Amino acid sequence: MNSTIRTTLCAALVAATATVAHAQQPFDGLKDAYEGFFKMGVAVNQRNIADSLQSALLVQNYNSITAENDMKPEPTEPSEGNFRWDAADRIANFCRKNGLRMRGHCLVWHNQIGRWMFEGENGQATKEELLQRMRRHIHAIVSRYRDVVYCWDVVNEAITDDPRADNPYRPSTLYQIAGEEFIEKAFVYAHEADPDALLFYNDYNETDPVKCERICQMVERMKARGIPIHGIGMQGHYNIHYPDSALLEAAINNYRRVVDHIHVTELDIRANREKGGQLQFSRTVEADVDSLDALLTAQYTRVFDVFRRHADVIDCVTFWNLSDRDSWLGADNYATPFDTQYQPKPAYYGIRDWR
Ligand code: 9MR
Repeated sequence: MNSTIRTTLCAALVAATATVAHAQQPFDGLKDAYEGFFKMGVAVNQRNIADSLQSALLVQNYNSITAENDMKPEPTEPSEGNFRWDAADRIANFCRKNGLRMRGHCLVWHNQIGRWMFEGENGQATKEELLQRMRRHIHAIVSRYRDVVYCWDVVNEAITDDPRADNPYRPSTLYQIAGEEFIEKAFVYAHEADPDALLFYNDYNETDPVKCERICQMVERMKARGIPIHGIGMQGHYNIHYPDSALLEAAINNYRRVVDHIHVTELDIRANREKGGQLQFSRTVEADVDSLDALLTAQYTRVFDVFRRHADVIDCVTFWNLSDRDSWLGADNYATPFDTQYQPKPAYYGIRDWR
């Protein structure tokens, strides 16, 4: 072999090896990239678990699954004692079959709860009626999924968003009927039904300093009264500009003073300027996909940097929806790591390849 041919062959070999090395993924999926830090989770709908491409993505990337809607109060008990388990069972069985654990979501919430819970013989239900119905509902669902659900969002969004309100609680029908007792009792009932499950209070706008303080005070009061509450769920409905790392870190530092477990329960990063869990939409401010990709990747990277610094108290980070096609925010908000065709976006690699 003459030296020119040998040099050409060597160069080709080096190039081929480099290509292979580059093409090799450093990790199989998000869950592997975060092993030793926290579980990686995602909220799923019925399509996600029925479709083979989508379920492969689930198994490859995640080790904690939340039912986006199918374990909520109204879908599972649309009228008193009339339980509908089909949809929830399909998700639970998918998880059982694939060795995945579930975050239960959610036992008591002012949304997606049957009106019947609040109705009494002469108008509104009494506190005793409401609490008894809550107890039956909570016992039924928690015991049914005990083998696969390792934690529950017991009460969702019970704190007001109004920073000027004298009363820290949301003036929901639950609160009007039972006061703060509905919150405490929900945790007591869940603990009766599964003493092993970790029990969470879950809310949005949770980096807002006023709301954060109110959540911490409520949880401290509950703990002082012996209520079995183990963790705080930070929903994590963020946008490409908000929150910044300092605000996020300040909230985590406050929560970690009152609980041993923090879960990021509903992470998505929207391309508009809205914050919180409310259905409000402004127009996307950065129109072209390249600049959106850069901003989205930067914000996902920033929040995961903060989460990793608190991995001793953060046990699980769950994305709210598998792809932009599934997102409750609509595909235009570009909020998840996978595009509408279930292809990873640059944000996916930004999150995964952090090492
Ligand atoms: O993603 C859920 C959407 O499909 C439902 O229509 C909506 C009903 O209010 O609830 C969405 O999920 C919410 C979650 O259960 C609690 N935090 C806010 C989430 C986004 O609204």
